[in-house]
Amino acid sequence: MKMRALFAAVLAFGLLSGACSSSGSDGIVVDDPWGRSAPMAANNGAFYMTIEGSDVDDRLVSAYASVCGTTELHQTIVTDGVMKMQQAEGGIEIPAGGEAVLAPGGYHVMCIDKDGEFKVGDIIPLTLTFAVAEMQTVDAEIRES
Ligand SMILES: [Cu+2]
Repeated sequence: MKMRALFAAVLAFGLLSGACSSSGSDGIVVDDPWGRSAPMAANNGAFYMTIEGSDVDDRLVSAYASVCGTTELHQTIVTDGVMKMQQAEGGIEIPAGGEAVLAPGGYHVMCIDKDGEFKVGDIIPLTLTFAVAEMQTVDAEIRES
């Protein structure tokens, strides 16, 4: 009985580790995409996420959401104590084996001329285009800003 349990455990472990090595490191993984809640009257919204790199250097080059008139990749910079946003020239680097962090106060996807209110709990599909990896559509959840 004990022997069989051990055998089953070894088998399960073998299957698990097999699954791990085959799912590999060849793709880009987008973690925790979310957007900031914004009322109807606000023109703009913003989306954030962490993008885990693949085994080659890559870049996020554009993003698209049907509820945004225009979508830009921005970075927040502080010049002479004043915080402002500018377009991330050439996109957002995603180093091989590293990650790109899009977070409040840093890089973000800017949604300009948004259509309607972004309410807490809404799910907004966001399509991300990379320089190397295939395009991905992720569901961004709207959260308290
Ligand atoms: Cu911005």
